[in-house]
Amino acid sequence: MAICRKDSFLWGKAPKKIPLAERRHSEAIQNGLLDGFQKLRLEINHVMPEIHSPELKEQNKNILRNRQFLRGKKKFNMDPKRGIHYLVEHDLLEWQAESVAEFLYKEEGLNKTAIGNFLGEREEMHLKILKAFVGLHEFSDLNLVQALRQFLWSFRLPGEAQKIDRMMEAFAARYCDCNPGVFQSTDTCYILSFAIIMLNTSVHNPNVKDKPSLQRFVSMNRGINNGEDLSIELLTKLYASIRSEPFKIPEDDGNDLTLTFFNPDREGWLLKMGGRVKTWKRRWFILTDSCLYYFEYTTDKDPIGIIPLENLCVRKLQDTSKSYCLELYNPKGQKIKACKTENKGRVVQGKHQSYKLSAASAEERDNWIDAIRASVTKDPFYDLVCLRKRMLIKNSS
Ligand code: 4IP
Repeated sequence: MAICRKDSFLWGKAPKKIPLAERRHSEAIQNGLLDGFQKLRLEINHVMPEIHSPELKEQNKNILRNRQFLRGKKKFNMDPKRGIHYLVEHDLLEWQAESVAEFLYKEEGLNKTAIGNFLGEREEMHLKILKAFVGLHEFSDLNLVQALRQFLWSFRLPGEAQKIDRMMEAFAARYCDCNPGVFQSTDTCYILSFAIIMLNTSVHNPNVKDKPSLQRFVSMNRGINNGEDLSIELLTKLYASIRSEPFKIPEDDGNDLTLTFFNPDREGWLLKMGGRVKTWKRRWFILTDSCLYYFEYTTDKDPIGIIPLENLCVRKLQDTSKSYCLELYNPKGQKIKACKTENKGRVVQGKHQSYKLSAASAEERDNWIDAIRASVTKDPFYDLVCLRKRMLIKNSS
């Protein structure tokens, strides 16, 4: 508006009436220009000291890098691969096995579950990083329990069996490098490490009622040193160390190792007594994931009910109306936390104080009891160790 009027005045012409839309348009241009100048001025004010003082320039650069570094760490905790990619892309980390390993080993504030997952990946670069990471641990003159304490504290073991396998293999190789002569092969070290982790679970998990004795621990490890036995002194020392202090597992995010991998343990027909209405129903039961699922038909996709077995016990039961009964009950006498679907598909809480089941024979009943007990106390390392033992026996024979 002002521009047009002044122009007209300067040229001595009578002021021309400018349409409102045009006036608004030129006003907007003018304001935009002023804003632009203002920003430019601020930026110049901001960079001028930097031009005169290179230290300030350096300081600002550092602030920016620190910010990016923190952002990279946050990303890593949410998605480890993306986080590392971000840091490498911004020249904050070198894509070299040693540099990445050092970052994972030394950097504070990294989520240990994320570290475990990243290290367990099977791509070649990840294997190199894992090797370099394990190489940063110093295990010389430590006994196996001490070394495991150090190792298992530096990240959280992932849930996937293959990842655990790779990591424990790298651990065993490093331990044997640092302590030559203690074991006849890295497989021996690997198997004993698992036996120790299993022992730790059995001794310190309150759900495991049958605590292994030193004798059982010793006999479990018979012949694992390339066909020979390990010394009783060594096994006694390791056993005592675990008994006196459990492993410290970083970050309890619910990804409990004792509940990690499950195979369907058992399935079959059982009769089940109702919670409130005491009628017997024939149901197809599947035992997996430390849970008992029951279905109307073997082919049903959705179960009628799910009984989580955690904190439950199982026993034989004499019942006047049915033979070969077993009972699932809460040792604290509380109602069982289970869920079931009602007729209309609504999920509701179960109403059972205990679950009474009846099998077709005494043998089946006993097999169910054993399978349920084993499922509650199942150890995720069992399969891995069995495989390794078989390989070791095969190689040494
Ligand atoms: C039912 O009896 C069935 O036995 C149910 O079993 C049972 O639910 C009911 O227990 C019981 O009342 P009727 O069919 O004779 O009425 P299912 O669900 O296998 O059909 P549970 O909890 O055992 O699944 P309550 O507690 O809901 O009454």
